[in-house]
Amino acid sequence: MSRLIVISNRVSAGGGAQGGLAVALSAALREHGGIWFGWSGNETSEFTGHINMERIDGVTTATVDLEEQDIEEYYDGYANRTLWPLFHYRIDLAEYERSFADGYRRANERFAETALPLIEPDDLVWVQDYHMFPLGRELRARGVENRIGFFLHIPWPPRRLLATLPEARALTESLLAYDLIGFHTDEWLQSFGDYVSHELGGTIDDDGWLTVGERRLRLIACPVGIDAKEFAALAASEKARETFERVRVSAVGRTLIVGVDRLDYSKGLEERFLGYERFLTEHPEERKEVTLLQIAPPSRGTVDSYQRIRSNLEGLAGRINGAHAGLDWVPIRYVNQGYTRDMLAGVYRASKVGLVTPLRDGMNLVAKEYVAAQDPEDPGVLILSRFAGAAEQMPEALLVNPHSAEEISDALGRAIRMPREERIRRWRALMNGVEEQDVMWWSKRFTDALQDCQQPTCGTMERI
Ligand code: ADQ
Repeated sequence: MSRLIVISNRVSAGGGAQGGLAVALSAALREHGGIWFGWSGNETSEFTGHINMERIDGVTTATVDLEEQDIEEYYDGYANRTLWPLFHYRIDLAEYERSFADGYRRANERFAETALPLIEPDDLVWVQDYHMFPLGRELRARGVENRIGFFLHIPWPPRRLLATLPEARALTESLLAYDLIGFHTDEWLQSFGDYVSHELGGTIDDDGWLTVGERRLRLIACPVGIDAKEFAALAASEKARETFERVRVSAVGRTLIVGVDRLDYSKGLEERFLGYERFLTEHPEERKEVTLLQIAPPSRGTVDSYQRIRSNLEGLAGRINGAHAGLDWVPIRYVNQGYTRDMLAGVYRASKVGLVTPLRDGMNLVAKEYVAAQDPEDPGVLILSRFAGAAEQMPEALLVNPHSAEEISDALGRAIRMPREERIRRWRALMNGVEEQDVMWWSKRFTDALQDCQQPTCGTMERI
């Protein structure tokens, strides 16, 4: 088996309160051996390219510090203010600045230069996500002939939205340097194919082979999963049981509805609160029988749109609680904190409804974690946005349009009243999918496909 070099913006091997992506990549690296390379998260006054190697929980990591200007232009700028909103269909929030695009190119050149000595001839190189679109091309420009794959964790936007980005064409062309590009769903893959065929004259065959001029590379839909066994075991752990009891006792017999999301405008939190408020208004008999526990740790706090969503949500939760709360009941408990994974598992298990309603999401791992943490004898109900990538694999959830307060309200009513047999039937089908297409399945499918790709023939590519 070839060694794996994973390259991503942040490196977070090890246990604790990690995101789903970190868990996925640590598992793949433990199996293959190799190195996880990326930004340390630290700032330095001048970029030196010094690599800090560590061994964390069976995974070798190599990290590099970035200069303040790189962090501002590449990370806060192009990645978080330009690409993230655009790729989540929010051109109203996307900021197009040449300095951001320049910083993005510079940081990717620096990553390529620094990672170069770590790559050995037989290694598979697996680049992750929208921070690093041009990295493959930068590695090729430095003579790397290894198989290089790229996986996109967020949606690929429709062609006409992408066209608003000044660097759209060059950015997409830079992706042709990879041998394999993975998307979570057919929908994102088709959006990419649509752009490439209309703007770059590419053709795609039935097996996903894309040809553009001299270049041939493969596109696959490969949905990421969770470590389902590990998560089910976490749900049975002492810490999860303790948390389950605490949360259950605090609900004093009420039905708990849970939302767990990074505080991000793509997650549809305002729309979710409005849907829940509608439910309270339309179902007065259920009032005081339910509580919404929304856990949303702040992220990307230096970006204005994130500060705005935080204060909007605080205002909305305050207004809804002010209008509906009684002496012994508040409708929304809104918590801005991160929790360890075993505690989260306990929270999911104590909640009879999992409310996962992003406006747009590449996949969404919370939906899968919620399912994996349930009690098989008495499982809760998953309400899932039809605009999350996860909806393609999870048709047995109650699928809703997250923009519609009425649909969220109806689904809440249905979930709360759902008979146990139906809950078990739906959960079993969901759990089978979560177990079968887990994170090991995902990484194996991607790395097998990458291994099968022919060695690249590198052409010259326009630079962004
Ligand atoms: P994210 O946008 O971060 O990931 P998601 O897939 O839901 O979204 O993963 C979030 C992770 O963070 C989950 O594992 C969750 O448990 C964890 N988390 C959330 N709130 C937490 C809290 N309060 N405490 C501790 N942990 C918390 C991006 C894409 C997704 C895609 C993933 C993986 O946006 O669409 O599913 O990458 O590809």
